[in-house]
Amino acid sequence: MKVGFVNIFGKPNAGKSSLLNALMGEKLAIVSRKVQTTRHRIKGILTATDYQIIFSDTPGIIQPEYKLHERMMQTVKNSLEDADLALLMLDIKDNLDENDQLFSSLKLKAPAIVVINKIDAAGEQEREKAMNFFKEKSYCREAIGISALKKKNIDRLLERIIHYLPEGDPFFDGDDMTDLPVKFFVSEIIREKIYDLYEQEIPYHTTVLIQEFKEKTTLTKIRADIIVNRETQKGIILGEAGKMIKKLGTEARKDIEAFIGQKVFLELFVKVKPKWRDSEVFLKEYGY
Ligand SMILES: Nc1nc2c(ncn2[C@@H]2O[C@H](COP(=O)(O)OP(=O)(O)OP(=O)(O)O)[C@@H](O)[C@H]2O)c(=O)[nH]1
Ligand SMILES: [Mg+2]
Repeated sequence: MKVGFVNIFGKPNAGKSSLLNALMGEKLAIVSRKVQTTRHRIKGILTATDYQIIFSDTPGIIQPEYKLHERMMQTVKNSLEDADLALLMLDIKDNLDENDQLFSSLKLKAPAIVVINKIDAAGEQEREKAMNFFKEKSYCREAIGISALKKKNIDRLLERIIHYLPEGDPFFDGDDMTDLPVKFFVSEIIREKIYDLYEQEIPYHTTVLIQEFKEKTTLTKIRADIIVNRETQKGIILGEAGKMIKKLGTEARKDIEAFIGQKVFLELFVKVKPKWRDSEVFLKEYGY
């Protein structure tokens, strides 16, 4: 059996989480048009008769500006170390040289496939150019153009991934799709809606903490705290007469219900924790 850890790296917004979801055929990782959406390492375990691949989606690589960022980059570092194969991913519309510099700077020990994403948004010539550019790089075993969004070339990528994996015994039960608890995904779904609904800086000042998760026979009761940095941000999250948080609650609830397959009663509270992004204590409490 072919078994291994396949970790996805790249700049924010390259489409790493979209790729994890496309490879898994299931939405595990949240996606948004804004940068810096993913903050944790998210494992997706794909098991078939002749392979088990443990994919990891990781946060987009950035220059840290506060402690939360540092934690996110530590997550990337850890993932660099245990990869059997790295997928180095970029948006085809992004600067090729910048991505090359980033990929070189990772000093990967594992073999790597360069994954050129969003080919649905580019022409044939642009694709050729990007493929040829990366093919010659020393860290690149091969380059492949895909569209994570339109699920183009995903099967071909999977085939190539399996090619590079070592033989071994499976690490996980065939039924396991991830090693993260349901509560984690629930908080992520709420965070995704915050990225969708609120403009500018708000999502970056926010985290979500599940305070209660009670499964009853006919419904699951969930109470979550939305943590922000400042009182003004609390006002924005709530919106005029609480309109915005109501909308957030409705949209999150629908997705949570689809995810856990049961009716949900969702209660949201907003709490102000000044400078939580730079506090060891808060970061630990919030799972970072
Ligand atoms: N046109 C197009 N858009 C895509 C494709 N893949 C992803 N996107 C979009 O690109 C944006 C970012 O996607 P994500 O999957 O969240 O990117 P990411 O690399 O995980 O971003 P971070 O978590 O911030 O590092 C979203 O709006 C996606 O819908 C693609 O193949 N084509
Ligand atoms: Mg992501």
